[in-house]
Amino acid sequence: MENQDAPEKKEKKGFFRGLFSKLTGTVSSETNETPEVSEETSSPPDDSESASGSELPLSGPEFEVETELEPCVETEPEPEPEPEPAPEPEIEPEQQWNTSGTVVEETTPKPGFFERLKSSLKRTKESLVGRIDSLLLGKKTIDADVLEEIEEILITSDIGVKTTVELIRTLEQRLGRNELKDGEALRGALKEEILSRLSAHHSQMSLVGKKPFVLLVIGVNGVGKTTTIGKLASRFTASGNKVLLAAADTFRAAAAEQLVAWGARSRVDVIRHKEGADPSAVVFDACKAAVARDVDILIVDTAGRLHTKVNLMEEMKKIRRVIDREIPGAPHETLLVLDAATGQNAVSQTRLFKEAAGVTGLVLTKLDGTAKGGIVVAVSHEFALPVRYIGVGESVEDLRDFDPQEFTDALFQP
Ligand SMILES: Nc1nc2c(ncn2[C@@H]2O[C@H](COP(=O)(O)OP(=O)(O)OP(=O)(O)O)[C@@H](O)[C@H]2O)c(=O)[nH]1
Ligand SMILES: [Mg+2]
Repeated sequence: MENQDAPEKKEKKGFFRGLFSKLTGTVSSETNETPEVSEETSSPPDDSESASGSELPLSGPEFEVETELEPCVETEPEPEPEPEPAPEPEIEPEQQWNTSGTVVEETTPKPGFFERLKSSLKRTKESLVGRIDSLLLGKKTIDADVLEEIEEILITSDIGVKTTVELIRTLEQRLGRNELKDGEALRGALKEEILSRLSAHHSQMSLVGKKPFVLLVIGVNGVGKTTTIGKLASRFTASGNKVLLAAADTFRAAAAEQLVAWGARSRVDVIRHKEGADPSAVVFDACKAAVARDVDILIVDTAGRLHTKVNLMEEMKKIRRVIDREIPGAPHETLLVLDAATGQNAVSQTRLFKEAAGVTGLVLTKLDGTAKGGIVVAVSHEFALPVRYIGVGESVEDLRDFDPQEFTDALFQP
């Protein structure tokens, strides 16, 4: 399935109303258990073992944390210095607990973190808020004509027809109640309304009480699934979780290699089979391995393209069935990855996958460098789905937890 679906037709004006965590790079030492791969597997057990055993062992001497050895040189004993009183350990004000019960690094945003988000969303901000600001400049009063122009700006900024109609209706009511006296009041009201819609469906993924937590990642080709998985693997590992990846995209030759390369960065094991193998067999082995190795989080990468859309959806269903059979109740989260730069295509993709593949959360990637970031509001609101993460660049730290307040602030702050 291509992600080049014809963009949804823009409706005409008037119609609608009358219209982290810091990376540590360390890994806990674990025994290199061999997964109990069932004989039901359709491919040789070697497949998964080759990845876990020889290519990317999670543990073993080569991955032990290096410690500096004392030099073997005899030196004159120095007089013992007076021991300094040990400083009181600083207590971090904000600590979180992960699924393993260990403390996660502080989550207080680093200075400049918000500024980086703002600069990543620059083009969306220009398209949406920039145009609204230009429209309101010098407007003494707000009337129906101004709202009609706002409506057009919202639609052409990919906020989506349904959400735009609703927003404008609400603004009309506020205008009727004399709440929109000037441009600033209108701007404030619009920000509030967008924020309340984003917040209505917002929640973060909860890993508590599920072990292994199984995260299935789906979406059409090229949207950033594998990259997102790589970034997530880094984060989860850095916060003390044991992660395992499953390369269930067997359609494309380089897909597993790409996942293995991401896995290697955070020393995470990857279960893979040969190209063209049955993705469900990969998932089956991965579930077995996740349980046998006492993994905290299993992340499953899937193909974004098969010969037909129907094949793809059937495959997603089959993968889900296999996961659920091996780990009852799983997958615990099905993340649909959407490329924000495709604008309205993201809406049709969400519709398709939500119906067929049990999507529970969204990831909007490539928000850097696109003016179509309004799509975040459209997909979340129209499909009542939480946006879990946003991608604002290609590197590991560019995957961020989605925070509706931070997102709207970044768009509306001057
Ligand atoms: N600028 C930017 N690029 C991104 C982001 N996320 C992913 N990419 C890039 O998008 C391209 C495609 O990413 P992949 O992770 O391979 O996408 P995929 O969905 O796994 O693709 P298939 O395996 O073909 O289905 C890569 O070049 C990534 O570096 C992002 O947030 N911002
Ligand atoms: Mg991929």
